[in-house]
Amino acid sequence: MFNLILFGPPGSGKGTQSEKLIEKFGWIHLSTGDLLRKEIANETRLGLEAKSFMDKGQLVPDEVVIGMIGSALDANPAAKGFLFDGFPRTVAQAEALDNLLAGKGSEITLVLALEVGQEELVARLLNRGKTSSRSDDRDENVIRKRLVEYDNKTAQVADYYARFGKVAKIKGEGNIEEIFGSLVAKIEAKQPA
Ligand code: B4P
Repeated sequence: MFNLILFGPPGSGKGTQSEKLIEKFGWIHLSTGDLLRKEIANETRLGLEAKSFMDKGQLVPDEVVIGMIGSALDANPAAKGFLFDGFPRTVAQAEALDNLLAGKGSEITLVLALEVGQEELVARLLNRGKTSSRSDDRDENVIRKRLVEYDNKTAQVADYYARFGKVAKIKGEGNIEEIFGSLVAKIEAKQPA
């Protein structure tokens, strides 16, 4: 099983590149952001709780997203691989994911970390906010708060996986197809023959 984490700050292109990678490799796409937005759209209790954090640019509590990922893994026993998009976002989430995968006799294969400058991230998210229904992309203060959350709580996740030699950095600025090509090259170098 190939288990890829697509890592990077908000707006670095995780969602954009995930769609293309899923189409090419046929893995199951697990985006905690998408799963949370589905809960919000369905007005579930979990969704209402999550929205109060997301609208402030804060991370949703670990136990909520870990529970969602655990259920999603169980729901796809025949998957040939998973692409984790926007998860894990804290070291506690990374440890929980490692435990969940170990329980299935598997592990994270590779972490690809997209690198994009701060002002480019803000510009991309504000731009998406003009056309999408995402309320967290419309307010520059909320966007900047998400970037602070990333620096304080999420950046360490790359250090956690670097200890196991699993992280490759990818330049996330420029042409979407070229960035996709760089991601594919790293994945193909790791694919079992
Ligand atoms: P997410 O849904 O994960 O969203 P995001 O990190 O803000 O960015 P996304 O990945 O969707 O954007 P992309 O870079 O693809 O999280 C939303 C919120 O949910 C979080 O703030 C948090 O509250 C909560 N949450 C989610 N997961 C959680 C977890 N595990 N734990 C706790 N809380 C969690 O794209 C951005 C824009 O850039 C797009 O408009 C795209 O078109 C554009 N773009 C992409 N590539 C480009 C390029 N090369 N050049 C120019 N533009 C580009």
